[in-house]
Amino acid sequence: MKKLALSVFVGACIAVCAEVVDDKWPQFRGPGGLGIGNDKVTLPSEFGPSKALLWKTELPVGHGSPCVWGERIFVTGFDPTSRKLEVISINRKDGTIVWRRTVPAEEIEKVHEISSPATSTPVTDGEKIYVYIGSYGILAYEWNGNLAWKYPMGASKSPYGSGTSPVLAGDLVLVTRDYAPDPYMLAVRKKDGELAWKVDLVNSPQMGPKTSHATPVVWRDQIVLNRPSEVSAYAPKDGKRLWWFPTASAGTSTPSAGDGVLYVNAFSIMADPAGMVELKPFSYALEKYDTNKDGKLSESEVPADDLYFLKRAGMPDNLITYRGRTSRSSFSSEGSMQTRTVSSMRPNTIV
Ligand SMILES: [Ca+2]
Repeated sequence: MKKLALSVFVGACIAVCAEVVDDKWPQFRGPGGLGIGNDKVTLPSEFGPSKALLWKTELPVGHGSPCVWGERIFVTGFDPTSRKLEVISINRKDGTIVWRRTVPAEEIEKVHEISSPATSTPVTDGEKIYVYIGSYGILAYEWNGNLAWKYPMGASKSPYGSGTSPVLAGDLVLVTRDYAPDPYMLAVRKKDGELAWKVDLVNSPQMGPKTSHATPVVWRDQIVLNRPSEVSAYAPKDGKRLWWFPTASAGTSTPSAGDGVLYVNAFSIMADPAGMVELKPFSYALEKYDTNKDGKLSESEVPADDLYFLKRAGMPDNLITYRGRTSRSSFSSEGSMQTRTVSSMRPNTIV
């Protein structure tokens, strides 16, 4: 079923993206890692195995997102039977596989039963495709599938398996291995895979696994990490820690940014209940804002600066919302904590 689910998703992506041929979704959460889609693309409100499907291609299981550049798609995959990890390039027009390469992993990392050894999303600059595999390390491929270079790191020992994806910062590829007892981040050069720098990350004082699965975000020439017990920023040139802010969270989600403010989703079972934000179901938003009563919310129906969307699997409404005017924690580029009302996420924004 997982295999089918991924195949259908890729086909749906084609249906969505085909309108803008040159559109790019080059890394985890898209351009800049911000999770903001191209609002010139008309998204289908319904799609599935028999609806809005342009093609379907069978792929090995993978939890990573597709990386899209022009007429190419890149994904990672894992076959649990053969234990083979692959990087696969797909033709965006018709779904044919252009090339597939086996990752030379000698050991498959241990992962949680709901996870996969292929959780990482490739990143590309349009010249090479850079892939991080928790069971191996970093690999770079030329557009034609030739291996450009590799940076073996050994299999990750993260207690639940890897969750992070590589990101680019200038001429560097960044990867974190943020788990106890020796969390670290490293940068290798895009052109040849040579190590540029490697820095130890501060060990978390928290109880528990002390593990982050978040992907770094490069924001205002700073590398921002949502880490176990802190949000912190680092200099791309040498990995020096620039600022940090303590949190009571495990640091599992990737930060986002907009309007000069960085947003970090965090949780803590030890948090002050008085600071909890009430989450209302999607049906609440529909009742209040669905003026044409079509059961959907269009951009024009959503009030500016007044509505937030949060997708949470397993919740009754799946998509739940809460209203604005609620103070939220966010951070400036210098790390000082601000309290302000966050901007709305528009319906055509991928959150
Ligand atoms: Ca409506």
